[in-house]
Amino acid sequence: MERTLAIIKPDAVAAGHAGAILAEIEKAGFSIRALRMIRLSRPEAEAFYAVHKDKPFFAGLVAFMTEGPVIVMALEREDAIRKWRDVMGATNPDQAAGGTIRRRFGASIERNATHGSDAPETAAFEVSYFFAGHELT
Ligand code: 3AN
Repeated sequence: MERTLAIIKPDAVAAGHAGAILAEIEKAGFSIRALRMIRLSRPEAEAFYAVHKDKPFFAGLVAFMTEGPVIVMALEREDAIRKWRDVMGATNPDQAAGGTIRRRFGASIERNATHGSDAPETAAFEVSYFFAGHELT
């Protein structure tokens, strides 16, 4: 069993797509081990995306991720990191496969509906960024 961090981003929450995205998560066989709706502060978003701090899109990404509430979740299943990235689709919704979450609900490479950890080390960092051990059921 593996864990990954998923985020339903502000665009998808505001558009009322959270329920459909949660349904996809359950259909894909994930157990939701923890879930919370939060509004990220600017320092919280900056620290979460610190790996991208030198990228040209960093300021825009932080502004977007703090514009409204997000839903953060710890998801568990076999091969969870890769599987959740498959269910989300490519970062750029235009390049995401048909039926994927980003294809269905993403508007642009920035406003792309969901986040998923990309490797075991980042998943460990990202899950612990939002959830304490006792919150993971
Ligand atoms: P992913 O979320 O698919 O792992 P990353 O880690 O490369 O993608 O990028 C993190 C986030 O930064 C993306 N989810 C997206 O919102 C934003 N992003 C990535 N590339 C760009 C870009 N070229 N322009 C604007 N935003 C971007």
